[in-house]
Amino acid sequence: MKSIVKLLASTAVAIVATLAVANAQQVTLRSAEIHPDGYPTVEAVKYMGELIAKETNGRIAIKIFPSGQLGDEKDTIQQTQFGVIDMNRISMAPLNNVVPETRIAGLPFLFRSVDHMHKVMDGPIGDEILKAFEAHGMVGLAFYDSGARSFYNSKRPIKTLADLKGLKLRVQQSDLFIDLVKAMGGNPTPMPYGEVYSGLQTGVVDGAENNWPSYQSSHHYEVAKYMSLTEHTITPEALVMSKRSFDKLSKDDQQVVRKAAKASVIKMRELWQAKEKESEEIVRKAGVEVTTVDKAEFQKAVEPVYAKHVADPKMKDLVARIRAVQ
Ligand code: BDP
Repeated sequence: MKSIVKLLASTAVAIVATLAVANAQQVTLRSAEIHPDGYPTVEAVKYMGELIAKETNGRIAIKIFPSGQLGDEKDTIQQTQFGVIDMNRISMAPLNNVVPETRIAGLPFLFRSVDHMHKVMDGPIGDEILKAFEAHGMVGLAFYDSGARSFYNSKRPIKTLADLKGLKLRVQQSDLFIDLVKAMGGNPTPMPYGEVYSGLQTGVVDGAENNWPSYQSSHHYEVAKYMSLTEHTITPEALVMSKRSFDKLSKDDQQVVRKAAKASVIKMRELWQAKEKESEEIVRKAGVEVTTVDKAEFQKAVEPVYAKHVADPKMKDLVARIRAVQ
């Protein structure tokens, strides 16, 4: 009897010890996200998590906190740098003041098309920009699609540059975007994404700018029904990891994470294309008035943005190489 008790006791000790080891190796990466569950970026990161779980037999998992649960994008960037947040899917705009190279993503009319943007960001220039994150406490993993951004507002249809004049327009927390709206004659108001709906509703701002899926999923179209297809920037999204969290992983696990991030880009592009169409249909059906513009006039107006933000040799060279990509 005594020996059975002893045996059971030692087995229990062994099980507890095994669990402790398993627990010690178990990593859950907390990932920040401003969009709600179901949005393409959220689904793509979920997919990345599935790939990682499979590769590591469930040892590494991703837990996404959607709908801005961990704070607005500007705050989550800081927390990612400190390692409080392990992963972040963010727009490139709020990164502009932190990682200067990300400004290329916001430079107006730089990318000629989504196809051009893909060619640049999928190639060596994209890798160079991902690498630039490391000097700022982050590891750039991949870029996600985000279509083109256009202006919408609650006051009037924008058909010409003159129509935009004087409008109070929400911009992301980026000096580049502030300068962009100023150059077009609008009054830029930097504001976190989560505050834009009430800002539009109460008249704190007259309008904002974004792509179809964000315009729709944020319900901004309900309070700003004039959409003008300025398509002034094609700004991809960034998927990053905190360098502190990344450095804690083994070299093999780091590779697993990098590979899964790249694989999720393909998934994201499929989801994005479908969502863009769906969102455009929803808002058009809801009675949004969509206008087009002569882009040349807008392009001319933003020349001062280039004069200011593409001033140093590094940025000049980057922009020239991007333009040369066919
Ligand atoms: C959306 C981006 C999101 C930004 C948002 C914004 O996907 O990351 O937070 O724009 O305008 O297109 O703030």
